Amino acid sequence: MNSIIIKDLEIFACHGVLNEEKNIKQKFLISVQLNSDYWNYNDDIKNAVNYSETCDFIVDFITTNCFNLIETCAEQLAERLLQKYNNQLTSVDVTIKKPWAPLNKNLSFVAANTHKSWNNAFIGIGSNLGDPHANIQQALKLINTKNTYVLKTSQIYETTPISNIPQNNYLNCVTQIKTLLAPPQLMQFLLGIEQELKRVRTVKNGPRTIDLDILLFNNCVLNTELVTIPHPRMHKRLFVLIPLCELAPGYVHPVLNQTIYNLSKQLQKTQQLLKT
Ligand code: PH2
Ligand code: MG
Ligand code: MG
Repeated sequence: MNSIIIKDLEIFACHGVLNEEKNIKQKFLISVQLNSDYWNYNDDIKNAVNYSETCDFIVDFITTNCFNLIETCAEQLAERLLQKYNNQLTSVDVTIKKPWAPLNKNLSFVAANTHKSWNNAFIGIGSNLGDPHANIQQALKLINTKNTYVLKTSQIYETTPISNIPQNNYLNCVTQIKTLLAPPQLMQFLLGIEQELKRVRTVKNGPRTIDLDILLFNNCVLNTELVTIPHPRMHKRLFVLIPLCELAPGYVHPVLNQTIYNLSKQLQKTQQLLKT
């Protein structure tokens, strides 16, 4: 890992809960560590994060915003830095010190600290209504935003529906993304795209214009009402495992402790992708 460090950049601004803090500027000291896995700078500033530009960016962010909490300020600055340098940075650390916090106490500062990184996730995509090809392309376009980038997408496979309801064959693929969203936010984001593509939910496993499922998210194991990670049925479905195997054959399923390659090979003994 490579890092650029900016330490205690002094900026006068208005962040705080108290009225006086919102109206009278006070001193903030901003420290950031910008972490990168990228080693091919070639001694060229164009390939690197320019620390002078970064300082200007931080000053602008800190002086044009006004947050109640220094932790909000730290988190949002971290996100904005990752968005701005999305090609160069894998993670950032941000510390915001408030040395003059109106406390009537003798201390050197109060501070908020945060670490933020791009999350790695795999999304399963399926469609068998309308124009499935166009639906998948449209979904991929809508996923690509400043918070979520499509990195790599598998081939598109025609697959037999796994369902009790007779319906057309599916087109399925898997896409690898990097995202700043946490799993529940990512799920809401994907549900919004499903709605935009006119998904109507009637019966379970019924035909659909688009289905977007979070398959894997970093190495997370998570079970909430809104989202279960890894996807609880992913290992039982070749229409997930075969495209996923193109992108991440060596990825170890965090619950089953087996590689995607092995899961796929095992399931191929009993399941076909497309029954002919
Ligand atoms: N999705 C389902 C149920 N069955 N079958 C195929 N072939 N492809 C799918 O994407 C699919 C399915 C529920 O999400
Ligand atoms: Mg599904
Ligand atoms: Mg779904």
